Amino acid sequence: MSRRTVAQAIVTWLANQHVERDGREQRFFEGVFGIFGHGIVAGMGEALEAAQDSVRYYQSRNEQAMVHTAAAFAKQSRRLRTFACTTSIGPGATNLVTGAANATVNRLPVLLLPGDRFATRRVKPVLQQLERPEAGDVSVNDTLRPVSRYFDRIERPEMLIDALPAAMRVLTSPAETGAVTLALPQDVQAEAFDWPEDLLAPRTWSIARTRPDRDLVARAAERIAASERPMIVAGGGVIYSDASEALDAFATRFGIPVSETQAGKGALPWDHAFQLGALGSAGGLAANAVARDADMVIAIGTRLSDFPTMSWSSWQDPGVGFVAINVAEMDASKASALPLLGDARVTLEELHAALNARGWEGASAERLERIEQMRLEWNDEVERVRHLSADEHVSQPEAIRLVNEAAGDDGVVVCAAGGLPGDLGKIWRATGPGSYHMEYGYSTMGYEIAGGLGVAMAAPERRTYVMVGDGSYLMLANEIATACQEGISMTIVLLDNHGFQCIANLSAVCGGDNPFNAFRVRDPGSGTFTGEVLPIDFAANAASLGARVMSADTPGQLAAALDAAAGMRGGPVVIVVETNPEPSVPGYDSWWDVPVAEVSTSPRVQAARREYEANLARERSFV
Ligand SMILES: Cc1ncc(C[n+]2csc(CCOP(=O)(O)OP(=O)(O)O)c2C)c(N)n1
Ligand SMILES: [Mg+2]
Repeated sequence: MSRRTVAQAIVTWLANQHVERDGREQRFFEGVFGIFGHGIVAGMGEALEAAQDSVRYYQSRNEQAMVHTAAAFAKQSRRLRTFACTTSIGPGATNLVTGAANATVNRLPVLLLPGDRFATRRVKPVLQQLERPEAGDVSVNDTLRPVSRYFDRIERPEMLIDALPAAMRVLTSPAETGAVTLALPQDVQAEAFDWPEDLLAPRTWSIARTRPDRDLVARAAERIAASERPMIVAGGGVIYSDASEALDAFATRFGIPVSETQAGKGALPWDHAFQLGALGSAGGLAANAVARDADMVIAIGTRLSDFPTMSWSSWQDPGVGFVAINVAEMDASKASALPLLGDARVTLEELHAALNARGWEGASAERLERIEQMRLEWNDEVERVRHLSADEHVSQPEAIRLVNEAAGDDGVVVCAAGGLPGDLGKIWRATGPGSYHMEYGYSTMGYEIAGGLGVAMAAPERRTYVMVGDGSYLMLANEIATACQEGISMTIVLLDNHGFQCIANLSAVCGGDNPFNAFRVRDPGSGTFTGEVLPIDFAANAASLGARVMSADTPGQLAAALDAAAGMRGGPVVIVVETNPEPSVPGYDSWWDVPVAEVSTSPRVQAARREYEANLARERSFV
């Protein structure tokens, strides 16, 4: 039948999109997440019901959460698969905004199909329509424009003929990918049209391994060979491109130390001979020391955001230069880098060959010895910190070690916001690509459990360990119910420290002295949150959503709970851990540019400002 409604055409098209890279082909859309309302129930809902054999429908509790699940699924699948997410109009659509921004910041493909108000405007305002007196062509879905890499509103059926391939081109482009939104007015979804056969026929999109400009590779090789203290920053692009082997060969052959970003962690295993670990504001001893006096930075597949660059103060050598390997021009040209615009794997291979052709031997014996010394010192420090225990309850570093030990070689840790990302970046021992899943591009509280669901769906052969703070949990935990519905196994470790603890710490660094981040009852005496700890029963909350729940108050109990959880299949397990903020993972000569008040009557703020200004002097501008 070539005559189909717009919604039926979209669903048929979804089933027929495939991608291919390195000769391996797979279906691109695993299925469709959706929450129905009048804006899509009769359009997309009817089409999905009729196509249940070819496109699986998944329920969710919250539109933001389903985008996180889709994005996490895509990230764990190296961007070669994803989900579509469909929503009703109005609040269902605007709930997508945070998820879309998250996907776009992290360069992860997700297809959003929100319903929209009538295209014909026959009925106006329809329930949940926001009317604007000055513009007839605007709807709340326009809030998705700045957070989408491609946006279109399908106001006539034939617009799909242009929009569907355009959407797929962006979704499968390593350089451009992110959230793609096709807004679907509710009347148009139900309209029938005679579609061209080609549009709905099976199609395979090749994901290119773009090769960089030959002359620029030669120039990059010349600069690298002339440098004395080169280093590598490995970002998420290394993992998406499957470039770990190429990176291993390159770093090992030329003796170049590798530092990692949150997205790049795991590109090389923690015990690799040239792995120096986390760099920047949440960086460790070795990577931060190597960066400080590096004269050449080879930045691979990284956006060079403020965390790895320590707000652009990581590199202090006056003559430091950058070579950036990236599929995106915007990233390849940051810091006046010599831009090698290309896929991480093939570009590294070409650079490797060019350096060999020049006869470059790489690091001197003396430098190799120094790198090895720094690496060992850092690994000893990590070992020390992982064993810091609290006087009562469990310390966060200890909890991380215990989860890391439980996860073993095959587990995947998932996290996004709070104090955990910085600590995990420093002391989690990642065993290889895909073992460490940190959303630290948008650092969205609430990503953890929804994202963990996507990771567990993408990698059922590995066990997923979600690490989540009490604040993040309270923001968005309801996908526990979806995990129960789908029988998806994962271990969720909830660290309860009674507040937005990392922000309390940050506030203190900026001279603050308030309880704004404590989960405590308002005390009538002080007028603020200095009363009793909020009586939140996380275990009961998780159990009420269907999870199997355990509580742990000591390291021994946590180890035992993790052990018991590992054998529990067919649904999520939540382990609630009471943690103590002290002792914590220390900082390693690092800072983060968070501007402190220039004038204040508080002596603490004044002192923090002086320190801030001293640190600001380290910040550099590489233009
Ligand atoms: C949606 C969202 N709102 C606000 C923030 C800012 N923020 C970052 S971490 C944090 C506190 C997180 O609390 P919790 O999950 O308990 O972790 P903890 O800081 O205690 O480790 C906040 C409010 C954010 N990252 N995301
Ligand atoms: Mg907390």
